[in-house]
Amino acid sequence: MKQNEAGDVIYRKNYTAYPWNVKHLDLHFDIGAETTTVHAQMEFQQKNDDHGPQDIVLNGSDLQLVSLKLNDRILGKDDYIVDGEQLTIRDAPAKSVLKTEVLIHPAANTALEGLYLSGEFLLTQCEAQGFRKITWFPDRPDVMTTYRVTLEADKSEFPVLLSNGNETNRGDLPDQRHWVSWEDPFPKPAYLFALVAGDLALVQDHFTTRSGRVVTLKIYVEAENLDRCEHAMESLINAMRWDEDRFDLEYDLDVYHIIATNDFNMGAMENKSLNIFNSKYVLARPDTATDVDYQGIEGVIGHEYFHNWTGNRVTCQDWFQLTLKEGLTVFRDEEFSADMQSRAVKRIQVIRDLRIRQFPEDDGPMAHPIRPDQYVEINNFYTATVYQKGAAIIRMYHTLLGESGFQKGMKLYFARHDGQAVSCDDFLAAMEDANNTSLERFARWYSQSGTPQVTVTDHYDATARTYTLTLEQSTPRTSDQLEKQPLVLPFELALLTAAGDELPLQLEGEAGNAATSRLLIVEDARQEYIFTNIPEAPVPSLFRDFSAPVKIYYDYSKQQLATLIKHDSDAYVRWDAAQRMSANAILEQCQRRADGLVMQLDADLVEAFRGVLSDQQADPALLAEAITLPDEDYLADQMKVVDVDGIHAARLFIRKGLAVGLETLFADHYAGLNDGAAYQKSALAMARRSLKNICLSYLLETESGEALATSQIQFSDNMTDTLAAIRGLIFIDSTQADTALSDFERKWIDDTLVMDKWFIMQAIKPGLNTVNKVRDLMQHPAFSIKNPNKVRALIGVFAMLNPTGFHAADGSGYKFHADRVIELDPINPQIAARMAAAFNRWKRYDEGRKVLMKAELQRISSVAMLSGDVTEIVAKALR
Ligand code: 0A1
Ligand code: ZN
Repeated sequence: MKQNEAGDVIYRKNYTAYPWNVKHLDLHFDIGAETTTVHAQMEFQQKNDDHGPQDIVLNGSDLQLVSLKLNDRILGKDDYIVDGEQLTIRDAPAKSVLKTEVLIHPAANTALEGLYLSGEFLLTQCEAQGFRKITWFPDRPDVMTTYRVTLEADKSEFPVLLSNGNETNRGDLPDQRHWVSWEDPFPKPAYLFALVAGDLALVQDHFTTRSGRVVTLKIYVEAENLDRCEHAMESLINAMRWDEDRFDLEYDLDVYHIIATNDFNMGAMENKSLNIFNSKYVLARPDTATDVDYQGIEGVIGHEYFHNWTGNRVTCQDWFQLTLKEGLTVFRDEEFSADMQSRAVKRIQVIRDLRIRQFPEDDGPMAHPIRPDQYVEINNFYTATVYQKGAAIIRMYHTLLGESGFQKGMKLYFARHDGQAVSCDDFLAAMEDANNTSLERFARWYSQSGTPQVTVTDHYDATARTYTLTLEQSTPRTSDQLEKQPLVLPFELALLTAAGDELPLQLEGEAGNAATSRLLIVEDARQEYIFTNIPEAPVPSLFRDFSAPVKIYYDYSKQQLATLIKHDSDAYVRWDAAQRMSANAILEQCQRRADGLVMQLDADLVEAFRGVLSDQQADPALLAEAITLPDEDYLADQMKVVDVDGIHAARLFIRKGLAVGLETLFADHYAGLNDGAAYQKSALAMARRSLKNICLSYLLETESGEALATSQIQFSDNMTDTLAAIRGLIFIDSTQADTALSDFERKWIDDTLVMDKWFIMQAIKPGLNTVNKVRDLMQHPAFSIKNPNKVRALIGVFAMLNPTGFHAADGSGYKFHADRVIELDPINPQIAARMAAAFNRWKRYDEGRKVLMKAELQRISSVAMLSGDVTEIVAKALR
């Protein structure tokens, strides 16, 4: 039974320290897939010695208790109380040794939390509260202790036995059995515990740290995947070197393990020295993984590695502080990727992701500050807000303090808190103290939810040669918070002449400041800047590099956008200007369509795109970003009431218009980029593929596209090109699409990761028939509702990335999806809750759709025994 089954709300303000230190934990596992026996021995010592006998409270879930001993006395039913997930031992002496024995059942564990079976091997997932499914323990991050773990199992079934830290001993036992023991010298919270047992193959390398420690790097995978580990290993080595170079942080043990599993609820997990990864973020070969997959692997390998300091050495006091480790670690992995690839392209991808995923969260029923004040189910708070907005807020510290000030803060943070479980306040204090500054106002970013809106207005005075820029910020009320305050916004600004030159920025009353790009700090609700010696009405280049995570409103003319697209030296501003121009054009046509008028192509947009495409100097990856039209979701976000079909039709119309108007340019680019050269992994080769494939997607709107795509499939030596071409054919409903899909299926039928792509391609196809296709595909032998990657690929993609399918006006998409949530809930509540969130924004649609979605939400909420996970999401959506 879940502690929060009753829907109990847990409040941040109620935090109290655990009254005991756990000096050490000894674990012994007798491993079996059906039943595993867990013996635990823990040494408790009261924090406050003169307290006298005191209760010990432990957490456990789905455990079959065999025995409980306190100081070698067997406890009877009267010596302890079990209430839901809590076990209380009454009046334990100040020094107490507790021994427990429990049975658990990994093969029956479909929630993939605790100890579970994946294929033929066993593994664990303990964050956030999975350790309680393994044994009774104070399962909270502020209880840290050292672990000694012995694993015992059948030798042929489970030849590999791994846990955290260093292997200390091993031996054979009668009946073809063996044992291995592990010791982790670093005290850690239970959520970082891990074990793996099974028959896994190994790829090994090493890394020598700056101070000379030789670290053995081991990637364990199922044998057939041995030839897909090279990129992950290279990424790991790059991450280790990068963290030394940029953050002065070294690895602290002699071994680092990565295990790849096909059955995982999330991306990966940073267990101390024993990372467990969704195989999607480890396995890659050019013919099985796309460039986006390669970049994802690099980023996630980096992310988990960087957690060793930001998360493991210094961890969270309680789960409300999750962003302390996640926001900071995402910031670090973003910087790593930026340093490895193209900084500008990475930045644009991060910004797009924040806008598409996090801004809507702020605007929906799950709105919460990066440090939430309350939750029902912590697993529902591994959100874009905690992760991506959290990282954006860390980035603002970096912008305000500069690289060296930020690093000074990091140094102090580690000096003060290494080995501790701390709070976001501690991080902020380290940044303040190291830089001798106050961040009191900045701290509001931790407690206030919602996306600030900044309205910018300006006035040019030709006689006085002054330019006045006024910023007004306000944050709309959110579902969790009515009152909002102004926030500190780093505001990076430049002013461009019509010819595209940057002007020196001198504020009124200032003595000669010649900088042409400046960081201003906005603190108040309304702030005015007067610039002097401005020779002409300038084009403002606002929030360069997206210096604050806000929505920016400024009434740009087409002319001004064209200037920015053409000349701005800031890649984000250039990209954003192109996005604005495209979004305006699409939304305008959407309106015309709604008004019953014929849609018209905007000639200025065609000319702007022509300019972009004609730039011979441009980085191909940036060019690809610039000509990618805004996503339907982003466009939907700009409308009061979402017009699903209108957006889709208008976006298609514009795409087609651009394709026809600029066909020669697209074709020239395509021909130049489609040079027949063999696959390469370099950043440049990836950039060229991305531009080539976006050009192909436009060409598919013209006569020539189908033949190009078909031949691209035929000659492709990599998954990026293959997939882009097949997706393109599916999208235009080409007769070639079915052949391409069945060839693909035949080739990859036994490859679970590649088959995910096959499901995705079909689930994402716009239109009303897709729901039936998706339903049929659930019967495909490669599909399993128990596998989260499959659920995400087919069901998740349909609900979240296929607006015209999911939002079919007859409600068929909604009904199908609600049925899936209900089906998934008893199997895997975490995944069911993620899926249920597809309904979160139901209030933004027209009456008809609102009624239909609400009814499905009510149907889900009325299911008996619904998990706490789904209950929280659905209840909030209905409120
Ligand atoms: N800490 C991991 C994310 C993670 C969270 C929960 C999990 O299981 C419920 C698994 C992984 C990270 O940030 O990578
Ligand atoms: Zn993380």
